[in-house]
Amino acid sequence: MQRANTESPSILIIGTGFGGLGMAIQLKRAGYHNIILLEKAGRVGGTWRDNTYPGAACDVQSHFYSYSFEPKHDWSRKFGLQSEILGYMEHCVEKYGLGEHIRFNSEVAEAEFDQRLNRWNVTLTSGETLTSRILITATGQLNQPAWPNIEGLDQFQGRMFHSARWDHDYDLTGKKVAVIGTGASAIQFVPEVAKQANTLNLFQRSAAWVLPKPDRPFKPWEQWLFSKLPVWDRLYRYLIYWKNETRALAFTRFNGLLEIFARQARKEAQKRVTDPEKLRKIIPDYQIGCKRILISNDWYPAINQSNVNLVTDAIREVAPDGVVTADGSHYPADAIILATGFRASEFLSPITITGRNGRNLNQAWEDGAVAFKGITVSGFPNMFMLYGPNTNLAHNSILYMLESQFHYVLDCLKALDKYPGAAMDVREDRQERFSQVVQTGLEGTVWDTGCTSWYLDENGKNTVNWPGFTFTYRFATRHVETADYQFLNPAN
Ligand code: N01
Repeated sequence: MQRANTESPSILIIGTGFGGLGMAIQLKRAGYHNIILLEKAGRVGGTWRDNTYPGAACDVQSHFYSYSFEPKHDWSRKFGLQSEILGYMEHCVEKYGLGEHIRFNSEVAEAEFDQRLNRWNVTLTSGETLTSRILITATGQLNQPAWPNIEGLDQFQGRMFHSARWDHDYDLTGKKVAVIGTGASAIQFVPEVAKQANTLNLFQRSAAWVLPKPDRPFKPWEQWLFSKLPVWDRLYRYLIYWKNETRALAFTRFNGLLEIFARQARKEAQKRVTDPEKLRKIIPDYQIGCKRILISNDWYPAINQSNVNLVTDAIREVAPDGVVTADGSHYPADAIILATGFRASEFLSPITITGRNGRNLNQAWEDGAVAFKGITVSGFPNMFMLYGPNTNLAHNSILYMLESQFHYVLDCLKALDKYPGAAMDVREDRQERFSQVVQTGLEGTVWDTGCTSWYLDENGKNTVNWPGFTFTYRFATRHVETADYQFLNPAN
C-alpha cells in the first residue's frame, strides 16, 4: 500500500553509492517521498565514482552486481568494468526519479540527535543544518583512502596520488613510477601502468594470493537471451549466488578447502613468472583467504615484464626524488602511486555523530565498531546504517547484504508507524548479544589466522566481516522484533 505524502517521515540519507541509491528506491516504492540524499561529491556512485584508476573493475560477477529489483541484462562482460557499473547506477537514478532528491556537494560534518524533539540535526561542512526524523547512513566502508605513515612522504617533489583519487591529468608514459601496495586496487592498475611506464618499482609488503579471473565478454546472443528470457537471467543469477555462497564454508569453517585455490594460484604464478627471484617473492607465505583473495589474468604477466621491479625490502623513507628502502637502496621516481587501501574500520568517521545524552559514536566505538545486525546502534535512535559493522563479505555480492538491510530498515519504519513521534533505539543488551554471536562466529575463520588486513581494526578486532552465509543474514533481517527496541517519546 502506498503512503500519503503528508504522513511520510522526513528521511535524510548520507551517500549515493549502491547503499544510498537502493535504499531511496525502495523507500520511494514503499511510498516514502520525503527523502533527501546528501552527496559530498558532484556525482552519484560512491566508490564506483571515486575509483577511476586504469583497469578498475569488479571482482563479483556482473549479473550479481546489480539490484535484484533492477536487473541489467546487457552487461558487456562477465565481470563489470567501473564505467559500466557507474553507468548502471546513473540509469537507476534516472529511472526511479532520484535526481530531485539528491543534493550534491553537500558533505556532512555533524549529525546530532535532539531528544527533546526526536529529530536529527545534520550539519553540512558549509554550515547549513537540515533536520529529519530518520537518518540513514550509506557512506560505505571503503570511502576514505588510507595514506601510509612513511617518513618523508610529504617531501616528495614528483607527482603523488592515491589509487582512489587517480590523477588523470598526469601522463605516466615513459616515467619512473613507484607503486606502494599490492592489494585489489594495485593488481588491477599495475598491468595498465606497466604498459606505459619506463620503469615500475612495485613495493610489496605482503604478497597477494591471486587466482585466474574467469572473465570474458558476453556474446551478443547471450545478451539477447538475458534480455528476452528473464527467467534465464534469474536462473543465471541464482547459479552465481549459490556458487559464490559455497565459498563461505571454506572461509568460515573449512579453511583447508582453500588449499585447492592456493595450489591453483601457485601453479599460475609458476606458469607466468619466469624470473625465479620474482617468483619466489610473489608467492604469499600466509593462509590463503586471510586477506582478500584477488582475481586477475594480467597480474603475473605484468610482474614478469622486464620494466617491472618487485621490491620486497621494507620502505625506510620517501626522499624528494624517490623511495629508499631499509638497506639504503634508492629507487628514483617521477611519480608515486599509493595503493595503500582504505580506513575501513573507521566507518562513519570523520562525521561527528552525537546520539542520546550527548553520546559520541566514536567514543561508543572505542573498543571497535558494533551495531545490531550491522544496522542500528544503541543510543543513536532512528539512525540506520547500511553496510555497517560486520556486514562485509569476502565471498559474495555486497548488494545482496544491502538488499537485506533495505528490507529491515523499511520494516523499522513500519514499526515506527505504530508509535507516532517516537524514536526507536536498539536495546544495549540485544546489541551486545548480537555482537558476541558475530565475534564468536569469527573465531576460527580464515580471517583469524594471523595476517594483517583491512578487516581488522587497530585493536585487531574484525569489525568488518559477516561470519557466514548471506542467507543467514537475510533470515536475521527478515523482520523487526519490536522487543529488541525501546520506543522513546520526545524528551525521554
Ligand atoms: O587496499 P588493501 P585495496 N607500506 O588494503 C599495502 C575492495 N576493492 O585498495 O598487505 C607498504 O587491500 C598493504 O600491504 P599489507 C576490495 O574489497 C575491490 O587494494 O598490509 N605497503 C596492501 O598490499 C579490497 O579488498 C576491487 O602488508 C603498505 C596494500 O597496501 C579493498 O577494496 C578493486 C603500507 C593495501 O591493500 C581494498 O583494496 C579494488 C605501507 N605503509 C578494491 N600500507 C574489486 O572489486 C599499506 N600497504 C576488484
